[in-house]
Amino acid sequence: MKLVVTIPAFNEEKTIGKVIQEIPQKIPGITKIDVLVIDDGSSDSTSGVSRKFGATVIRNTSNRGLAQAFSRGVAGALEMGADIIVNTDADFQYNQAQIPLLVKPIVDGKSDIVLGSRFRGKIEHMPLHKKLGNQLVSLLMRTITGIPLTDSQTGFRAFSREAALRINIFSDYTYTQETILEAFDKKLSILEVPVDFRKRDGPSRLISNIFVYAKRVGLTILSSYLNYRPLKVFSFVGALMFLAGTMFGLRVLVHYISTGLVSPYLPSAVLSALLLIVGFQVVIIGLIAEIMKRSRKVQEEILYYERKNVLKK
Ligand SMILES: Nc1nc2c(ncn2[C@@H]2O[C@H](COP(=O)(O)OP(=O)(O)OP(=O)(O)O)[C@@H](O)[C@H]2O)c(=O)[nH]1
Ligand SMILES: [Mg+2]
Repeated sequence: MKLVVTIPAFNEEKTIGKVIQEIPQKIPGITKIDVLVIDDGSSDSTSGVSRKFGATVIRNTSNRGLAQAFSRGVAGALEMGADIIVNTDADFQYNQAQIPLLVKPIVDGKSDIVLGSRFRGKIEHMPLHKKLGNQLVSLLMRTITGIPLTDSQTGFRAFSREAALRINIFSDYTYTQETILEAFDKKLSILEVPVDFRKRDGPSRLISNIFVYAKRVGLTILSSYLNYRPLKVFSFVGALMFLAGTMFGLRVLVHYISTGLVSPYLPSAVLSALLLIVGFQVVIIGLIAEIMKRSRKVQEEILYYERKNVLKK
């Protein structure tokens, strides 16, 4: 089995060499190991250093964002004939000696995706706001998927070839939650193993402002969820409007039955009619989105077979 380790990197010349060097040369069940660095328009010598340490490099001429780089890395690894893909960060925070832990469940045929959980392993240093943010997002992902996830934001993960062929990323910022939601929707199995996490040397390339980051992560989860469960979301919103409309309507009806008049409650009557009509339309939009989801599923199935065919091993 061939393993390709993908490393999205943005201005990481100081650490990328150490990361590549730390990748084990031998892993049980693996016959060949290649490293693929996706240099996302770095202004430093990330590409040069990576090549010096023996990695294959894909270089974007401008910065296109981590999610796009991850996607490009997965496609590149498939083109290189990977049976298993391990994605890791270029900042030397994960310990590459633990790659065999991620790979094993896939080699053994026990899982399609393995996530390295920092919260099950040892964390040398993580600022409190990141710790809380990570745990909050994991709680949200646990609630949505029902999978006992403790670290849905980890950048240290392994994918089987089958999972890599099926997953599509739409976000251009972060891939971490979207891959999990995609896998969940496609009924791929996900497993967590404990991994260690070192202190970052230098500033984060991804998170300049925690509030902006939280907003972008929130929007990514919402838009992914909307994609997978459109009827659930729209019928929930529609039902709330319908309920409010019915309550206002009842108020008008009760008054009309007892006095024969509507006029004192005219604003309530108008509001009730509006809420009932819009609520109904929101449910209809949900139904249309659900129909569109079906056709998206067919398109994704075609994409899967097309990829499989083009990237035949
Ligand atoms: N390709 C690409 N990679 C990026 C970009 N931003 C960050 N990265 C890489 O993604 C990985 C994770 O980024 P970090 O800056 O370490 O973010 P983080 O680990 O969430 O945050 P820290 O806890 O501060 O390290 C690193 O390998 C970065 O080089 C980007 O715009 N494009
Ligand atoms: Mg990091």
